Amino acid sequence: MAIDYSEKIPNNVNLAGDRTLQRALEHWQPRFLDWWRDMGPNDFASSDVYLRTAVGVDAQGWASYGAVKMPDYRWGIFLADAIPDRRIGFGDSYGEPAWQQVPGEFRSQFRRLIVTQGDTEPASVEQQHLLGHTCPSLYDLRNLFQVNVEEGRHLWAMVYLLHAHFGRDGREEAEELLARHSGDADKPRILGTFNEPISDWLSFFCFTYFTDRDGKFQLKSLAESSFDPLARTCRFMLTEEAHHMFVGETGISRVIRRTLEVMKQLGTDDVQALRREGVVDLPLLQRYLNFWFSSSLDLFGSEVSSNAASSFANGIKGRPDETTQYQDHVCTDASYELETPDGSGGVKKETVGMRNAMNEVLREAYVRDCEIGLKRWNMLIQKAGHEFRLKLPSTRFRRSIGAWANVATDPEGRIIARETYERGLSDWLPSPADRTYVTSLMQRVTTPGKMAGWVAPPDRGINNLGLDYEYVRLS
Ligand code: BYC
Ligand code: FE
Ligand code: FE
Repeated sequence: MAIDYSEKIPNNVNLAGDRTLQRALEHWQPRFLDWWRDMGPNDFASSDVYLRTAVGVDAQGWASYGAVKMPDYRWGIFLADAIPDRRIGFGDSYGEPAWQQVPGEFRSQFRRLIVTQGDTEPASVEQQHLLGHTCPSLYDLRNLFQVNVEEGRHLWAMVYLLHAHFGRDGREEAEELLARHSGDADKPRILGTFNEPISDWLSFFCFTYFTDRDGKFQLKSLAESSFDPLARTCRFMLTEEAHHMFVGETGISRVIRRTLEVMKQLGTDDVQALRREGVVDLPLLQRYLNFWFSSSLDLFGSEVSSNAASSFANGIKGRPDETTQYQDHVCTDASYELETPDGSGGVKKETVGMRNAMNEVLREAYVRDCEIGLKRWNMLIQKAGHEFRLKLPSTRFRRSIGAWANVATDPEGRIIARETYERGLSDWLPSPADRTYVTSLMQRVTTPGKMAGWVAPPDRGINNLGLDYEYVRLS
């Protein structure tokens, strides 16, 4: 179905055919806009931003590009095309027809997951709300805003499901999604990472690389859901998600390229010398990677989880690429082996039912995906003739959720004394001095085509436009 942009809320779900739902969402719309004005990139409300907007859900040509003032962005509700006769792909109801409505017995479980997913979207906009002031280029500024408006649309995607399928409870949850705020002492966002400040662009690139990638994996597993409207919503969200991770991967690549350039000019990798030149030394980048990777690992939940088992059993949340990547879609007999701390400084092997290990299965797939970027970045470093290599810390390192929560380990995953850990953290995570230094680099650059000194230009502009295109017309 084509998207109708003449409506107040652009959509391809035939909103006009359900007046009650339409009215309820039109009632929520001004609340969303108020939230955007208060918590979003509000200081740029009158700037023209070269944004893409979804105009269809076909793989080809789903987006159009043009200058838009962000408050006028057409946030809409789009489901990917239905798959005719879609069947449930996993769990106890494997092979039965997919559901168009939420079965009563799974209602609260679905609601909880949709609310958790929905909560992350506005949270990220809140986290990034001041970054525009320190943009390294207009190209980057535009990418930030593109990510922001699309996270706003992802909130719409979840709010649509809450309104359409969860009655009064759903409408109340939709209000709460605008009432919790990132980092708020009284009403924080639900998941840990979404309460961490993102106050510099190095954090933004790490967040879009590591945390948006959690989004990719969670959306992929929700795209397998038996509840067809949820599956279709998530499938379309994934189309947008690719760009967010692109921003992270290329952002970090550009930081590295710039640093390597200066290392070559100076003929040294001396940290102080590099900092005098205003670039990000590689050990500093490693500490940022350690921080955001370990925080994002917690987003997968506990290694052994009865929540995850029942989500899988009930057909609520599958594994990414469930159909193509796995043979056994029921997993009642399969088991999974994992290593957990034994409580006295050692590690023990544990065998658990596969269904209970679904969070860990997902986390493993995520870690493999994270490795791809590291390989590319290390290739750049190697080609420049340096020994230094970036690496992902162990999944045991600095965890707050799951079997390894509050177990003191080093980045290699060896269990160490608590005080060694506390002391080590200043080498393993960004120190206050690191953060002060990174903050000092964050000087805004707004001349078209110009880049801040700590980041190399990207390989190409957006949508075949030149790098010196005025991607944001500030006013
Ligand atoms: N922080 O059995 P457990 C994205 C809670 S990112 C705080 O271990 P479960 C995006 C958990 O809620 C994708 N609390 O875990 C990215 C539970 O609490 P309750 C977001 C946490 O339930 C960038 C308790 O611990 N989508 O889209 O199997 C920009 C024990 O739970 C954390 C989703 O997350 C944490 N890190 O799995 C914008 C998908 N981890 O209920 C957007 C939906 C766990 O006992 N959510 N807890 O009070 C889920 O699938 C699951 O809720 C989780 C947790 C995977 C998050
Ligand atoms: Fe999102
Ligand atoms: Fe995203």
